Amino acid sequence: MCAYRMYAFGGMLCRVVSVLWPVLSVVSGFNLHAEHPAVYRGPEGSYFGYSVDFYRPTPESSTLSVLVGAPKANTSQPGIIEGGAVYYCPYPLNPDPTKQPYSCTQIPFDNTNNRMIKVNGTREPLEFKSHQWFGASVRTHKGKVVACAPLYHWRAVKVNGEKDPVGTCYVAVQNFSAYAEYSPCRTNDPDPEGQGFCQAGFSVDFTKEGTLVVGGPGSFYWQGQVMTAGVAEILNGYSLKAVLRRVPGEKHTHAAADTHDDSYLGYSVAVGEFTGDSEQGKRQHFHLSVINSTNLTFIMNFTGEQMASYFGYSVTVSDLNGDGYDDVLVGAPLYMERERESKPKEVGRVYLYLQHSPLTFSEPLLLTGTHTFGRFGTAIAPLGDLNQDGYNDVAVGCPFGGEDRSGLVLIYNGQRDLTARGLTLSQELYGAWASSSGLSGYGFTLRGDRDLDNNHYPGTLPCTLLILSSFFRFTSLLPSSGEVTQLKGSHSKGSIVQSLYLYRPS
Ligand SMILES: *[C@@H]1O[C@H](CO)[C@@H](O)[C@H](O)[C@H]1NC(C)=O
Ligand SMILES: *[C@@H]1O[C@H](CO)[C@@H](O)[C@H](O)[C@H]1NC(C)=O
Ligand SMILES: *[C@@H]1O[C@H](CO)[C@@H](O)[C@H](O)[C@H]1NC(C)=O
Ligand SMILES: *[C@@H]1O[C@H](CO)[C@@H](O)[C@H](O)[C@H]1NC(C)=O
Ligand SMILES: *[C@@H]1O[C@H](CO)[C@@H](O)[C@H](O)[C@H]1NC(C)=O
Ligand SMILES: *[C@@H]1O[C@H](CO)[C@@H](O)[C@H](O)[C@H]1NC(C)=O
Ligand SMILES: [Ca+2]
Ligand SMILES: [Ca+2]
Repeated sequence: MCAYRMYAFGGMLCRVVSVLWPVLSVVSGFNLHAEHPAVYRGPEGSYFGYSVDFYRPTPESSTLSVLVGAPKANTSQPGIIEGGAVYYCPYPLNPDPTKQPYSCTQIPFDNTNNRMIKVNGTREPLEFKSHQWFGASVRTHKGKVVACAPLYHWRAVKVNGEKDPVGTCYVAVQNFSAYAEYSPCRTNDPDPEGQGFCQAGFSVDFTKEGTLVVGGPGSFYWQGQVMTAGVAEILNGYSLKAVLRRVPGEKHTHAAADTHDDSYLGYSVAVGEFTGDSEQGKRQHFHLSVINSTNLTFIMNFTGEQMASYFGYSVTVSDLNGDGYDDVLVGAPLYMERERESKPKEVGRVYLYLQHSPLTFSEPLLLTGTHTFGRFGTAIAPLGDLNQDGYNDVAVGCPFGGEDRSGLVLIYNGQRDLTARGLTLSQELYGAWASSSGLSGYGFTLRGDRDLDNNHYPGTLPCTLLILSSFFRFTSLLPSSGEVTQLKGSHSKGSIVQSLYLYRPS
């Protein structure tokens, strides 16, 4: 048990000590060690755990840590209220269950106040960092880190002092010793019909080569937009003063005909081996587009089967049947199941599209939630090969499922013949803190550590990790579009537990 962890982390969590973790059901062996997750907690009201990723300073480094977004956290930035933060949480070397939760520190991506301009002789802010949701998204790639503030506003060049939610991102390299800002929608093209409502960084990812991919769902009257840029190019020649800087080699999708308004391209971004990045659209179009990452043109779209199911709320790419082609999983957490005469039940659904040959996909295989209003498919995370049978496995969050609606996470195993046999449910995880009202949102955010798949410690168990946070988005980040500002359902603010659980394989 835990051979790799013992090697790298001194065998932490192998000990059976804590009583904090109540009953967790295990369906079969070779799974995540459900009883003893490491637990991190953030400041009250900070939305700690809204986003999360694993982090290693260098690919060779044996220490693993976790970066956790807390988009409403207060920071040391002078005059800024709830600007949001990303926390560095070291993986505990010597866990002492009596000292849980483990402590995390804020990463100083930006220590500054709003930049100012002179208007008619008076100094006024050029930008607005309070309530900007920094840390709503965070991603890492081989020591590179990006974190974004999609509700960062800027005044543009307008005389009347209006402000636009253009969004902004920060990159960091060399273990947080070099930083630069990247705000691709901060242009002289304001207003909804341009990039003024872009909300860049609502979603973010890296391509396998390490190019940054930024989703901005609000551009062009919510058609949405995707931008790509190299991290080295962002850092080279960066200056605080160059607010309208264009990064060399940066690319972006363009506005389409207005029939595509409200398609929210860039709502979620996933990157796969089919030369593409996938994003989402919904409502009128509710589809997911595959884009050529070389020249950012559309290649194909996946289309959901039901309006308002939030098809594309989550997207993940992983090869689940071991044929060498990445497959695509798309979540639709508000999918309604309609059984003959009975009333439709909102259970949520996950669609698995198998890629048979480059860019040729099967009809989707379906995983359907079983808990009404459980939001099955809110989060999907590739786990690498958890049970070491040669096929990748995947986790699906159902944050309001379970008997008391406090949430659960389902682990599914891949296999060769998925078309005939489907994904196999192998484990269910439940949160330890079911709140009194039930709704704790366990499984709202999920992240598996794929980097550990090919671990270079021979003869050891797989070391895929699953991470997830207990939190839900009761307010969406799309503020101005009216109808879609909230995922429906009954939540109360008081029920949010800001904590994060980190599991390792057993
Ligand atoms: C941030 O600080 C403001 C003002 O001091 C306070 O009202 C607010 O509750 C704080 N928010 C959090 C999440 O700590
Ligand atoms: C600047 O001042 C002039 C004269 O007071 C006024 O007419 C104009 O609207 C002001 N411009 C801005 C941008 O406030
Ligand atoms: C990387 O940065 C973190 C956070 O500042 C620090 O705790 C850690 O010691 C650093 N690691 C290395 C290898 O420098
Ligand atoms: C993507 O665009 C590049 C450059 O135009 C092209 O060479 C490549 O074939 C395209 N890939 C696909 C899958 O269309
Ligand atoms: C992008 O690449 C595709 C495939 O090679 C090509 O059809 C398309 O014209 C290219 N678009 C641009 C804008 O270069
Ligand atoms: C996919 O959707 C986008 C808009 O989101 C559109 O521009 C493109 O033409 C569509 N592609 C196909 C193949 O339908
Ligand atoms: Ca495959
Ligand atoms: Ca497997």
